[in-house]
Amino acid sequence: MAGRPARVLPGAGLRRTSGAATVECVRGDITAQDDVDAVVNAANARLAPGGGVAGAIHRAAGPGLAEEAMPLGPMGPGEAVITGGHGLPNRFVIHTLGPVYGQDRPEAELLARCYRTALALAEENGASSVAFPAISTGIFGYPIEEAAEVALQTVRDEAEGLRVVRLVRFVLFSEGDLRAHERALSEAF
Ligand code: AR6
Repeated sequence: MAGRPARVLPGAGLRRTSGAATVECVRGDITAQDDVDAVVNAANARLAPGGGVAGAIHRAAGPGLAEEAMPLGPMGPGEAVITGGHGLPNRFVIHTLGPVYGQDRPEAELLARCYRTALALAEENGASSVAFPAISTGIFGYPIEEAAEVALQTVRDEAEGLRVVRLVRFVLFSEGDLRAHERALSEAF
């Protein structure tokens, strides 16, 4: 409805549009994003199944995902590769390795590179919608507020140049993580 604030549905997160791209934050599970072309995996360097997002993605996708992904490794922080979605409802999984906070430096630049590289792979492969988890904010220890700022500012900087990607969705596991990303979205857009 014209003139209404950007909040779409109560509790459903926040959405903003920049150029042709819409950026939104929702609370949910990265393996349950049936309506997007590509989901992003917070991977490990070997592209093996692990814990957190990687564990959930590999469990949902089945063993074919590791068979396709592992020969593409190892990756360094900030790098990304793309595979099929296998048992997931998505055409693609984009695997990126976030920086370990306090170890891989400069952290913010490496984290920004994850988002940039993942978006570039989505563009090259014709994915018009991409769902990201909060890369590096689990096992890799990146503080959620700082990571959210880097993530949303990077997407804002890339948004103008996107030709294929029309929807960028951040899927956050907890209410606190969602709020941090909504704040960063409001500040960046
Ligand atoms: N959907 C959405 N978000 C999730 C889910 C899910 N199913 N599961 C966890 N999160 P993490 P990292 C959130 O640890 O920090 C793995 O073992 C979680 O709450 O998955 O980049 C890999 O093999 C957190 O906010 O990724 C690597 O070794 C965020 O997703 C390492 O962990 C990222 O948490 C990567 O660590």
